[in-house]
Amino acid sequence: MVDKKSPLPMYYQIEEDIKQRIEKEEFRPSDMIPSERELSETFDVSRMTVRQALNNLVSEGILYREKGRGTFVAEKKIEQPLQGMTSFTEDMKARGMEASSKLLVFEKTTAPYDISRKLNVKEDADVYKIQRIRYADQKPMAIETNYLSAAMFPDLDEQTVLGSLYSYVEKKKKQPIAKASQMIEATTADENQAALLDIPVDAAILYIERNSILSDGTPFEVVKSAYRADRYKFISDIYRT
Ligand code: 16G
Repeated sequence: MVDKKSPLPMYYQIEEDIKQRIEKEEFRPSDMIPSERELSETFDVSRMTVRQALNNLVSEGILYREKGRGTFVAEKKIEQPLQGMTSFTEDMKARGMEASSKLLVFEKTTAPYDISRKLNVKEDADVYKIQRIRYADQKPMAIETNYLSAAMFPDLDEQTVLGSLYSYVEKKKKQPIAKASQMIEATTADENQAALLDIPVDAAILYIERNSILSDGTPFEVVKSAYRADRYKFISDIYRT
């Protein structure tokens, strides 16, 4: 219920009420929530106020709309810990989901300047550029563009990258992966990303760059990825030392 005397805006109170009902599992993923008209009657507020609350919940990825049908509860976001360096395939397996990929680009090309520096190869050295859409249970989660030194992985092929790249590096090439430095930035989806990820143009995206290092200190991949912000949240434990 909303408290009309509260200094908190009405739309905000409605958002909190709906979030709590989702938390308590009164509303479950893919349930249709009551219509704007019903909600405005329940909360005794204008439809404009209800619409504002619903719009905010839609842009947060908590609800989604289907044209002509109504507003529904979205799946819970995937919580990705920032500690621990895992692969997409491992992450999905740990959640009981099936990882798959669609290969958009697999080519040998000359390293762009920033990539050559991060991979510690000559500026005109050959690198593989691999672009994959990564799916969890057939639903698109991210677009990943990996760059790897061609001299380091001469036998890399399309079939291999349709599976797990990390498993190829560690199991087939017997090169233990040690660490990575990673950057996460907020952006929005352009037309191409939106089409590939099945989200609206300008929807929120988490842009991530990863530079990964083998246990002997050699950098072996640079990855630029766009993750759906409505499906992912990154979490970490922090310590006050
Ligand atoms: C993760 C990594 C990506 C890595 C991939 C390997 C992030 C942001 N990205 O998606 O850098 O290349 O795993 O996955 O975590 P694979 O072994 O399944 O190919």
